[in-house]
Amino acid sequence: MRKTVLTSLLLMALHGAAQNPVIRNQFTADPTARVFNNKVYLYPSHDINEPDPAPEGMRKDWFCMADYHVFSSENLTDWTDHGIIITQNEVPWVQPDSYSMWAPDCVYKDGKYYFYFPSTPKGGRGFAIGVATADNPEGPFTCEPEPIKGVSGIDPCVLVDDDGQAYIYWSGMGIRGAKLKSNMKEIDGEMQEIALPQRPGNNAPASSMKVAGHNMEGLPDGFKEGPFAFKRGDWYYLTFPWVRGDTSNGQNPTETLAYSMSKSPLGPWEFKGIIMAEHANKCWTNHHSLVEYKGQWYLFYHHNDLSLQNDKRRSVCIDKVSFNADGTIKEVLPTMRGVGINQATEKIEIDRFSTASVGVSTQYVDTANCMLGSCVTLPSKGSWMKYNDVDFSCITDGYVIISAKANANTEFCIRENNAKGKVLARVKMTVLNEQGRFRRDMSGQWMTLTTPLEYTPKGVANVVITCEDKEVTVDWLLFKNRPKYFKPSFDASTPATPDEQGFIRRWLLLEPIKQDIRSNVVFTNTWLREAFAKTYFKNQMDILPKNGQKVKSGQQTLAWHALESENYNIKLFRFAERWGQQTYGSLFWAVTIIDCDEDIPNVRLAVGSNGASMWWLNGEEALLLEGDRRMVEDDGVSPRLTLKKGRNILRGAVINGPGLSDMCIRFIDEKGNPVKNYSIKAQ
Ligand code: FUB
Repeated sequence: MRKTVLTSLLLMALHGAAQNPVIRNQFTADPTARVFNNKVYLYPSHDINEPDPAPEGMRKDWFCMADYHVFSSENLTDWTDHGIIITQNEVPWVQPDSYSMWAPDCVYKDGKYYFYFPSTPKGGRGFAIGVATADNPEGPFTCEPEPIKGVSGIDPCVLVDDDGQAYIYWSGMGIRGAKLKSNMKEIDGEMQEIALPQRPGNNAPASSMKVAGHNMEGLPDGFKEGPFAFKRGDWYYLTFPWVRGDTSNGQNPTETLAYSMSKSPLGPWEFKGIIMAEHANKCWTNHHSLVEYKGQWYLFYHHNDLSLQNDKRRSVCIDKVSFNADGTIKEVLPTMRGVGINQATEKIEIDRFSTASVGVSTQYVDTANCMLGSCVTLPSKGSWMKYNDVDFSCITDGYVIISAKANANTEFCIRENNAKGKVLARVKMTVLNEQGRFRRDMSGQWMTLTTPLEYTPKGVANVVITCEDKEVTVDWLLFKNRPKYFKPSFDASTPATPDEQGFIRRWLLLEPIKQDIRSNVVFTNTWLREAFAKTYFKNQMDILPKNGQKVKSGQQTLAWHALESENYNIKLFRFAERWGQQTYGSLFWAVTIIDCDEDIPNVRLAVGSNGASMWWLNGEEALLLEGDRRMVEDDGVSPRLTLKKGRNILRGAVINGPGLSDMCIRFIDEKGNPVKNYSIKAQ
């Protein structure tokens, strides 16, 4: 007996989006998933590229596997690679460098983990099946010196029944099954002498060999391998990759996943049908396991998703599976979405959708660089795609960033759960502005669009994208929380004070008034004086608004918001984004109340604003900042003013065209130091 050396002692956390395939840093195939200690353990085979130079006689472009890793996960999304548990040249009975460590299994019984694996025996041909044992599911495993007697073949699977009796199934001239002794390492029962099939044209005398167990009866004709047996209720299931139809006439030999049921662990079996149809891209093999975890059944299987040129380099995928009332299995459609919860703040690759309406198509973002992944086209109004299980608990004040392209101005929605569900965001794609202004022609170009969320689902929801107008192609989307520009709430009855540097953070802000300003070059003294002299709403120079109070300005009905900024500057653009009807081309009105215990003479109002601005103290003009300004601290300073004892009303208006409106306001003394000996009421 020999302990296998852990050649990789590093645990590797593989965090991925909850999408198929689940392991993306190496090829993994033939997945056996088992639940041990409330975690899912994944025991796949490990496809690798042929070594260079290849050992003599090695078949080109064939299966090539030298070792086994084990992975574990608690959410089926984040996998830990526990490293290599067994490697071919350290197993006493395995032919060195035979690269034949095919599909394994691992089960638990009476305090021990038993790992079953096939490989080429020393000096021999074909396959034998060996056992290794461990005290933990991730090893270290100790290999038995010899393979299991009488078991000649591949793809072992062990079922430990409720009474503790274990059964082993494998693939070798059909699918065979046998009882295991309680030591889990030997077959319990007589060996049978069976005749070996004669190859056509081979005139050598017929030969035979002693094999364990018996052929499973009641399975369909046609090539079968990879048995996976499990029990659910009082039904036993024998599931297996199966080539349906006659292959002798050159028909597609691609494997389905199929199953039979029985009331007894070794059959006879009754064939029930298909769990998963042939892979659409003709990846030759499929191999699988079914496991129940936290009340949900999952199908683990493989596909050559990360190696389209070579279907012997495969990757493990997972999809949900469910049963009919009579115990039969509902057919599973492979999805790129896979399983697991996607945090809303993790990028959602749209091509990994769960389901979509007819006509929705997937194509590479750039065929010259497949690593950029794929995107999805919604061809016309009414078409949709659904991406399951996104957790919105992390979104409190959200917006969505989405990468999309279209050939014409169009609109699409992000909805909750189905194509008619509540709208999370309505995304307008203006690839060409009606007047051809501001925007160069973006037809057919990728655009990254940011849209605030109208509605945030509670907890986990399915995200559905619906085309509301013309064709649109979407690559990815991502939900984010808006940085906190304003305090979520504050106690208006307690006056605020200026901050450390004297900046006034508490204001009443009116939602922006729409302005048709194409460029800020117009912000001359005359133009601004005329603009600020206009009446935009009733009592505009006298109003002391309350939070939530509405005013009418032309066609717009606008509300006042009592806000306290998280920063020294007031991000008017973010305010507009959050509450306004437009972000660019806007006029903002701001009011605050400065309350002084005594007169404070010789102060100056110091303002920085992105966009031009005008300021009035107690109804008198204090300052005009003209031109296309950037927001710079104390950019404009008023003549000397007096803040009188009691209430002073400070009022301002910031106007901006295509800029990120912003302002910072304070009073400074003769020496330029901040004035701070007053309180701020704002309403
Ligand atoms: O991975 C090698 C072989 O391919 C497996 O043993 C078969 O089941 C098939 O998946």
